[in-house]
Amino acid sequence: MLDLAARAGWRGFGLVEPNPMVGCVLAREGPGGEPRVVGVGHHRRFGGIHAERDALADCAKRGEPGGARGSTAYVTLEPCNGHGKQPPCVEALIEAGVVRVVFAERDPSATKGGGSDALARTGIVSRQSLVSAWASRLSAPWRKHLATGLPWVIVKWAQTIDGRVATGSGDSKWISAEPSRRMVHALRGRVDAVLTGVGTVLTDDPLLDCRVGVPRTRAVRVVVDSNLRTPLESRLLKTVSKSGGSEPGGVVIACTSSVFARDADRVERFKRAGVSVLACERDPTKPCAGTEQVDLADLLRRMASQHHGLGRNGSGVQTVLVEAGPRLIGSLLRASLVDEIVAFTAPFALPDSAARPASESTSQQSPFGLIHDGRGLGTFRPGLARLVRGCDDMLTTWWRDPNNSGRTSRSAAPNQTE
Ligand code: AOF
Ligand code: ZN
Repeated sequence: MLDLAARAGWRGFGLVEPNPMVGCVLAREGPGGEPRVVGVGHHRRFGGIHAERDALADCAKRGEPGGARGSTAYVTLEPCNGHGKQPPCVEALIEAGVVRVVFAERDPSATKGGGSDALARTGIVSRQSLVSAWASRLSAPWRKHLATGLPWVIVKWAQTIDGRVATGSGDSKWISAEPSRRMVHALRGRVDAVLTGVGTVLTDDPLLDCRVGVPRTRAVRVVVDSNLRTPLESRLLKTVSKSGGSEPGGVVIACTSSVFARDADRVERFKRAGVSVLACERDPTKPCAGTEQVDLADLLRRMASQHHGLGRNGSGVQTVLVEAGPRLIGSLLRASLVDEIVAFTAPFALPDSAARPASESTSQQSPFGLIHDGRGLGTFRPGLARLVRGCDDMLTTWWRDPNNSGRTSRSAAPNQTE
């Protein structure tokens, strides 16, 4: 039931932010004791009615005898218990005669939290269940942003069966098929920001916007460009409106604060082109003389803060899609900054020793060293695996296992069938 609620809630992706995606299923026992769904709902748009009231409205529309009375509500987030743009869902559930509530994640917010206790005080049985990974995933970006001030980072790549993402010369356009690319465009039209590195800008000259289908939102496009090498004549910069980088669809270039100070002319030229330049801390783990790099955690933190006016209504970036080369992806992975991996696997191999893997290191450090000292690689739990409809590409998604960053042994893998 929570999986089903999650599936409903997922429809809000790109429409409800900066609020969480939420789904709700109302079910009741049928004559043979089997659960029977009597209403399904989700949060459809920012400021609109919540998933619980949407499900109750669905139940009424179905003409269920007795309405939702006596039913169980399965909600991906603890029902809210305070007034915001919407009245508390706890009240709606009580009024409708729901007798039991099962929710996936707690609402940690001061204004809306505490719904479970409020329900219990009126005799409604309410309990948390974490059986559905999808139900938890649904509100994960919102909860992470609230708790840490960092965005949810989704890294996407397209690889061959043998794990290559580009030929030795950097050619990568041919790996995934058209239907997979359509899915990537859909994703671009739902996240708050798309992030890439200057290397990708120099080799591919990408636009990073959603050009297939109708975008639900226009993500800000961010380039990690520590030394300000992005060409003014790149397609990215030619598609910027002059109103500034924090506008929907705008471009932000991230450099180190010392390059920002040193290269004032170039910064000024970017600004005149409508680009915002974000001065970030320098990565302390990288050598500084001439080759300093942006500290990625600091960049993400700046993107997520309200301070820079990025994200939905300037509320800070909550979701980032990374479409970048092996270096940037490797750095994000090593810094434990990746929450989710979306990998498309194409039905062929590329047995070429110069071909590049999805993630690589700029330093000489052996990955086994990283695994053994438990720093940063983290482990991922499988989200979904399926064929992409209309082609032979396989889509797999992986979520960071929050309890197991840097785990060394496969045998410690959590039970997937729980
Ligand atoms: C949602 N949709 O389905 C649920 C939410 O300003 P409001 O009244 O819309 O309240 C937003 C808060 O309500 C949100 O941050 C979260 O704490 C809680 N639950 N929010 O947008 C929903 N159930
Ligand atoms: Zn609510």
